[in-house]
Amino acid sequence: MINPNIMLKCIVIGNLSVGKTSIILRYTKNTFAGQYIPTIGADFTTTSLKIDENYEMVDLQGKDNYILENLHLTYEEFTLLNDQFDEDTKIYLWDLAGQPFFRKIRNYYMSHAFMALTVFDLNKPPYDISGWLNDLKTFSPHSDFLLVGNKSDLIDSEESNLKEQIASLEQRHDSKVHLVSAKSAEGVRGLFIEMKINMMKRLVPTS
Ligand SMILES: Nc1nc2c(ncn2[C@@H]2O[C@H](COP(=O)(O)OP(=O)(O)OP(=O)(O)O)[C@@H](O)[C@H]2O)c(=O)[nH]1
Ligand SMILES: [Mg+2]
Repeated sequence: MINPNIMLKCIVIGNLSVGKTSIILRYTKNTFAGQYIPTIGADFTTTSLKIDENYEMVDLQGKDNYILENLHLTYEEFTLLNDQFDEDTKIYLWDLAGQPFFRKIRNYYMSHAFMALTVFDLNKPPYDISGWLNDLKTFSPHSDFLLVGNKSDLIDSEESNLKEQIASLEQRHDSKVHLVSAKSAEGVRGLFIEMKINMMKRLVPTS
């Protein structure tokens, strides 16, 4: 069993109004508020690292097991991994303000991250998150990251220009883009499940 007191910091970064706070609220409270209330400096919440037996596990048991496939894990390997943790192991989720005004304080909060969700607005091409990933490298060089394209409800993800833009972003940063919508909830739970398993895999190296 892994020591439940490990500090697992996850930061959520990206331009103002891309939907960072909304994604967190959709996942932790299953709510969505239409109006924009800018985050001031930083907000903080926790979630358990262990995959919840009732709420999340169901996504991993179906036939459409793309999450485990992405992580190159069989269901059996995943349950062995998940069993190494108990509910007391917490992820500290830091929701960092995207407004340029908060840059100084944000940089301070970016340090010692184990994971970063780097969010952009799918509805606002061309997509550029290089600045965020550079900041991450500077302030949290050991952090891993996931790319998150939010507001999928506003776009046609089959549209060829957008498909190309997403593919080029994936290639540039050698990382898959997770398409989500905080509004419709599409992809949000899957994103957090993938994030958690990614973190677990780094904590329990396989032989
Ligand atoms: N249509 C749509 N609107 C969204 C979605 N997610 C967020 N929004 C809206 O986008 C606006 C900004 O969302 P926030 O979550 O506050 O954005 P943020 O990234 O936290 O912004 P900062 O705190 O300033 O960095 C709000 O009006 C949300 O309602 C989504 O998936 N679809
Ligand atoms: Mg916010």
